[in-house]
Amino acid sequence: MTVQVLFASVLLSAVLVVLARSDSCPDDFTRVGNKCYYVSLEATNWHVADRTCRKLGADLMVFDDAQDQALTTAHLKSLGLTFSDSYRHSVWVGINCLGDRRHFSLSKTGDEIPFKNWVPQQPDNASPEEDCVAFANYNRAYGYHDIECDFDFPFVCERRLSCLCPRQQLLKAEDF
Ligand SMILES: [Ca+2]
Repeated sequence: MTVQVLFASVLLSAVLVVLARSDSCPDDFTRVGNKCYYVSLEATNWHVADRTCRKLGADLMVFDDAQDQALTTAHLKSLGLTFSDSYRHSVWVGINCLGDRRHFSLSKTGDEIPFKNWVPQQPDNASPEEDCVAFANYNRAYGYHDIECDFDFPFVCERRLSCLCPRQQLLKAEDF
């Protein structure tokens, strides 16, 4: 009996340790919703942003849905990003059409964009080398727009939490 109780305690401790580890974000990352974010306010081109995220074991962010976008936008505003109505106040995201001209997909996998929230009149390939995608408050809406990859913008890297965290632990939009 004692051995069984001991075994159960050890097993429970191990589970708790695993949960505690998977529930937290790495240094330099901040938890927002069910993701860990690293925000660089230093502007770079898309390729440097993408490479920087990979070096951190992360990827350029992509929104899952409208709630993810709202939570993340609130977090970015709290860090000082203004998102005034202009493409000039963009952040890079993990979407481009470099592998397939004019068909935008996730840069990491080539998969379809989960939440296609383009701002009005975008993508328009106005330049006409607008092969990368950024997020902005642009054309009177928050969403994605296509733009040349060599523009310099701040960027956001994301890592996913892998745990089944209780819903009440997740940050809500009103927390910001
Ligand atoms: Ca455009």
